[in-house]
Amino acid sequence: MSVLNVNTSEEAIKLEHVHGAHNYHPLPVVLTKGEGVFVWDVEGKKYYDFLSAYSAVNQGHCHPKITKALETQARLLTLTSRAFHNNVLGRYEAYITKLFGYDKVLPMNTGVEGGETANKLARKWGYLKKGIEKDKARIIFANGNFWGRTLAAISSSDDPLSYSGFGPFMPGYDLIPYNDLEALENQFKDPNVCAFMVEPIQGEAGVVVPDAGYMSGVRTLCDKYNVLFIADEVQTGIGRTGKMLATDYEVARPDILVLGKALSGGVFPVSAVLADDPVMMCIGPGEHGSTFGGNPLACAVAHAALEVIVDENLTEKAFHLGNLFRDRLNAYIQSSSIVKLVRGKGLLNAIVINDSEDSDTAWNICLKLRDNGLLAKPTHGNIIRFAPPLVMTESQLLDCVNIIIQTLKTFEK
Ligand code: IF1
Repeated sequence: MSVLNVNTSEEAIKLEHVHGAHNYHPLPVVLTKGEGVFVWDVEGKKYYDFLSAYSAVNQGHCHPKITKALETQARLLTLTSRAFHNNVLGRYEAYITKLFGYDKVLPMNTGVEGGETANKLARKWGYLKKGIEKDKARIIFANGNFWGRTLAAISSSDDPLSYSGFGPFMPGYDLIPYNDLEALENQFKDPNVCAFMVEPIQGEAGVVVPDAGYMSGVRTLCDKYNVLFIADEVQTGIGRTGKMLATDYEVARPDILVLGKALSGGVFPVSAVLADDPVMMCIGPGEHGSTFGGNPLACAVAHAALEVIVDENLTEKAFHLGNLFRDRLNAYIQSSSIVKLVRGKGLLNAIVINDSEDSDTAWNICLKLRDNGLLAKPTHGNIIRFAPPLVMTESQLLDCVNIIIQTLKTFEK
C-alpha cells in the first residue's frame, strides 16, 4: 500500500476521522514542524505554541541538545529491558536524584504510570511501615484532580467525562475539596490513610492555584498523622511554574514526587517517581516495573532535557515572563467584559471567560487565536490555558500578549 500523501490539512483531518479513534476533539489545525516556540501547519502557516503539549515542551520544540541526545543514543542502544543493566540508567538516576534531592528514582514512561507507581508505593509503605491492615489502605485525592486515564486514575476523578461508563472503580480512594486543610485533617484521623496525592496547581481543572500556605499545610498534616505527601508535578514540574517544582514555593517537600511530560522535553515518553529509601525500598525485585521503564533512550533524552532546564535558566525565565504575562493581562481585564480573571504561576496560566461553562465562547476565541497565529485550547468550558515553552523571549511574549488581547477585543460586547 503506498504511503498516503498528506498535502493538505483537510486530507490529514479526514484520514484521522476515518481511521483513528474519536477520543479527542482537536482544534482544526494540522502541524508538521516545530522549532522552539513555533509550530507550522501543513500549509506553511506559522504559529506561537501557547499550549506546549500541555507543558511537555517546556524546553521548546525539537530542542537541539535533546534531539541530539536522542539521535546519538538511538544509534547505540535503545532498549535492554531491566532484565540486564545498561551504561545509561545509573548515570541518569544519579543525576536526577541529586537534582531533586531524593535517595532514589523509579523510572517509568507516562505520567499516569508515574501516578500508579506512587499509589502502589504508598499502599505498600502503608502496610509495611504504618501497619495498616491488609487491603485497608486509603489514598485521599482532591476534587478537580487529573492524573491520567487509567482505571485507577479515573477512580479518583470527580469529572464525569473522565469516569462515566468505565466502572467499577478502584476501592480505597476518596475525595475532598481542593485547598481545604480542615477537610484533609479530618480524613487523616483515619489511621488507614496512607497518602494524599495532589497537584500543587491543578492543571486540567483550569490552572487552579491554591491559597498560600496550602502546600506547607499539607506537609505539616502529613507529618502530624504519618501520611505520605504525593505531589503530582507532571504538569507543574520542571520549571513550568517559575520554580523547579511548584512545591518549591513553600516548605512542602513531597514524600513521593511524580514527574513526566517536560522530563523529556516532549521528545519521548518519560516519567519518574522519586522518594527516599524508607519509602522506595518498600518495593522489591519483581514487584513493579515496565518493559520500557528506564530504557537507555529515555534516560539519555531525560538527562539532556533536565540539563537544558538548568543550563538555560528556564525556571527563572518562567518566573519573570509569567509575572509580565499576568501583569499585562490584568491591565487589560480592568476594561474587559469578556475576561473575568487571569491566574497562574510562572508560565502556567489561564484566563476565565465571562460566560457559562457550556458556552462555546472559549472555543471560538481559540479558533480566532489560531487565525491570528497563536495556538491555545480551552480546558473546561470557559477557561483557556496559556502555557508557552519556557524558552520564549520577552519580546515574543509581548507579541503573544498583543495577539491575545487584540483577539479578545473582537469578542468584547
Ligand atoms: C490527555 C488533560 C492536561 C497531568 C497531570 C498526570 C498526567 C497528566 C497533572 C498523566 C496528563 C495530559 C493528558 C492529556 C492532556 C493533558 C491534560 F487535559 F488531560 F488534563 F495536561 F491537563 N498528572 N495530562 O496533567 O500523564 O499519562 O498523559 O503522560 O489525556 O488528553 P500522561
